[in-house]
Amino acid sequence: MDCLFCSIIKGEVPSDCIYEDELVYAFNDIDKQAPVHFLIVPKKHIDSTDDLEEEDADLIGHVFLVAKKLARELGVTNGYRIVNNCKEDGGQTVNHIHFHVLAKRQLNWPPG
Ligand code: D5M
Repeated sequence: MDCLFCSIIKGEVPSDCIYEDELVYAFNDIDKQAPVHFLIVPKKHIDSTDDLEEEDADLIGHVFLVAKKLARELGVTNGYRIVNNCKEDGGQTVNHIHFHVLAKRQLNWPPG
C-alpha cells in the first residue's frame, strides 16, 4: 500500500520534522495556513478517524498531549486549533489519520 505519510515517517520522503516519539511523528505542513501549522501523525497506519478502534484511544489522547507540548515549545501563548479532517466531506486529502495544529493568528469560525 502506498501511503505518503507512512513514507514520510520512514524517512523515504523528506519532511520538516519537529518531533518524533514511539507513537507519533510531527512535521510542518507544506501548505501553511497559519504562522504555526504542523501535523501530528500517528505512526500506526489508520486511514481516518472513522477507522479508529477502542484500542486506539490512548494513542489519540497522546496526540493531543503532544499538540499541547509542541505548541508551548513553539511559543504559542494565546491558543491554537487542532483540526482533523475525516474522509471526503470532511476535506481529508491524505488517507492516513493526522491532526493539524494551527496557531499564532486569529482563526475564524465557522470553517468553510
Ligand atoms: O491535510 C493534508 C495536509 O498534508 C495538507 O495540509 C498538506 C499536507 N501535506 C501533503 N503533503 C505533504 C508533505 N510532503 N509534507 C508536509 N505536508 C504535506 P488533509 O487534512 O488531509 O486535507
